[in-house]
Amino acid sequence: PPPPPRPPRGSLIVLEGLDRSGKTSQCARLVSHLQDKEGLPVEAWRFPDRTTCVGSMIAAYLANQSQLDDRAIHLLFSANRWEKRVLMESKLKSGTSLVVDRYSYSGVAFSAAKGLDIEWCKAPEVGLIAPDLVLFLDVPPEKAAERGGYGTERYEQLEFQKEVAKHYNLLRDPTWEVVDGSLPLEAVEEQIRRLTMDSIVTCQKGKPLAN
Ligand code: DGP
Ligand code: NA
Ligand code: NA
Repeated sequence: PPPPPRPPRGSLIVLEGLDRSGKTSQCARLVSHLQDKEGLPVEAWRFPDRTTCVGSMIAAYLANQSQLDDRAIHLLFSANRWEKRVLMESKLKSGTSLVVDRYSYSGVAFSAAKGLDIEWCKAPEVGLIAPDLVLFLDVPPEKAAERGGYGTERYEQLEFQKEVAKHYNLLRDPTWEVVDGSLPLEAVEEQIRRLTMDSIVTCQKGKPLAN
């Protein structure tokens, strides 16, 4: 008998934006919607993934409990994505869509905002799985800073976030959809749902996975 048909592949959906742009709550709302209302196989992922060994070094750095050379921490953030690559590929191929809170664009924007060369920052990301859709939650840095204030993590400072915003602008590519994150939460959610469903359908129809 012929082999059983492979399930349609899942979609790699990435949310990006400044700290306090609303990404994390939008990721959670999107995942519940896709699971509960659309009945789709989907998982919530995030980077940095602080649960791994590399992730614990990143967590200590972000909490200002350790000091690391700018290039060393850059490579750790990248390694944290690489250590999840095999699992990511197998999930997508088995039909599970992934909604990911931050990915390589954060990697490049946050490190380049410190003054590192942008091409140097991009190099270790080459070969990671390419997102099918990047949802950029656009919120002005001043407005993000007002939202409940920043915590005490290393990068949560207005002047630095302004630099990050400039570098995100340099990274926009055709996989990006810019969503106005200043709109009411429900309006943002609605746009995100629609764009995500379009991407999931395109992947189900056989769009190949890319690096
Ligand atoms: P989050 O857990 O999403 O709040 O991210 C923690 C902080 O780390 C946040 O300020 C964004 C920053 N960040 C996320 N990914 C990277 C990365 O790959 N490189 C650098 N330098 N910073 C990152
Ligand atoms: Na944060
Ligand atoms: Na977050």
